[in-house]
Amino acid sequence: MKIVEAKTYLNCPGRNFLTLEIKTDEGVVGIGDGTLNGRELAVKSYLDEYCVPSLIGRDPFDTEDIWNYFYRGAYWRRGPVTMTAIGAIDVALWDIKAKALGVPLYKLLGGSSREKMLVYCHASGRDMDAALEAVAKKREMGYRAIRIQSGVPGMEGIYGVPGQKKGYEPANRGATPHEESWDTSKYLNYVPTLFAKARDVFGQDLHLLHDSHHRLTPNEAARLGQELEPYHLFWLEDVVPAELQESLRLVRQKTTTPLAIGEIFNSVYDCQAMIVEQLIDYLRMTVSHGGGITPMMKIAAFAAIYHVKIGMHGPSDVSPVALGACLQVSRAINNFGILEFMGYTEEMSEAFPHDFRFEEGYLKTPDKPGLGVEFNREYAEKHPCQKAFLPVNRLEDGTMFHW
Ligand code: KDG
Ligand code: MG
Repeated sequence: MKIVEAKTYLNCPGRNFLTLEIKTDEGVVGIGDGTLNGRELAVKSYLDEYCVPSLIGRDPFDTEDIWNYFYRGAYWRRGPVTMTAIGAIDVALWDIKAKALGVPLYKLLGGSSREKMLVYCHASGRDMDAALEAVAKKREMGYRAIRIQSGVPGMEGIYGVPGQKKGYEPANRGATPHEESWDTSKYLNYVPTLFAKARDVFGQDLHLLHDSHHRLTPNEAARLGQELEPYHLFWLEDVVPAELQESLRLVRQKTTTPLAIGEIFNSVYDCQAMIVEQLIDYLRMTVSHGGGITPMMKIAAFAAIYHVKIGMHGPSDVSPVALGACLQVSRAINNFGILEFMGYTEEMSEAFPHDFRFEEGYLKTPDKPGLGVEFNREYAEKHPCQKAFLPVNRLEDGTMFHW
């Protein structure tokens, strides 16, 4: 079997998604997701200009060699743009392999380690009451694990809480990024009261999660972790900006609240120290941004040695194609922890028809061969890309801060 064509499609069925379609001489077609929120055009250009020509004529079954060609073969290696582009290629090739063999993809990754994957969804509100109301709704829908984000008294907009828009979507359309503002002390004083109330209302059985979105110092993170201990979170996410892996040491020594990190990581070299030193409980790296299925299976096996579980990033800017790949990997690996899942709008589902079955808090892989997700190109092409940016963040005195 030979690759005869590879093309990228950048469309906006509700939000921007970059899709790579690879065709073979035997008529088998595979798809991969190259969406990098707010930087879609950079990945598209990396694929179109620097990868696609080298794919033509190759055997799509050679995933290991093709992955190494694009990773090891590139002098300028790693980084989110490069790794997302490689991830799109790798997922499309695994999709082709599984379709050609007529099996769901997980069967080629070690087979089934479980029949259903525990997922968590988002519940957010502009204040505590609204956030708890959102939790109640999600619990009624059957979710057993819910991430709570709430507006903080005295602070304008905050990560994870939609402003005027209806649903969750951190990226704003326009020519430049939108600005948010931040006050750590208001946040730290408020969050423990939110979780105290949530436990009062919902009891002990519901799994509760929270995302600090890279905004604390190690010492502040330790304080938050300690103060949340009585409320037994499933995890506390991205407490520190993790380019400094050692910063997790102090947090880990001071708190037993489970720590999750890594949605912006794109290779094992972003997290090898925190895995080996057992500084985290869950790795959030996701298939599309982490270079694809080929490296993700190796990282999962490496993490398993150190008792680190995999809880991949899967908000709605991770397309159904990428989430399908996360589901297949999650089904196959032993050290699966949980998967983020928010569901998709009708528009998104029309562009990417899929059959992820949600039942009582768990998600099942589709029964079809391959990823089990399709690309409705005709529909997607009716919705051209609309430039959008993730926000930037400043402290109240104007200092640039982490978003
Ligand atoms: O594109 C950025 C979002 O995907 C990110 O902010 C979502 O932190 C996030 C999460 O945990 O889902
Ligand atoms: Mg996050």
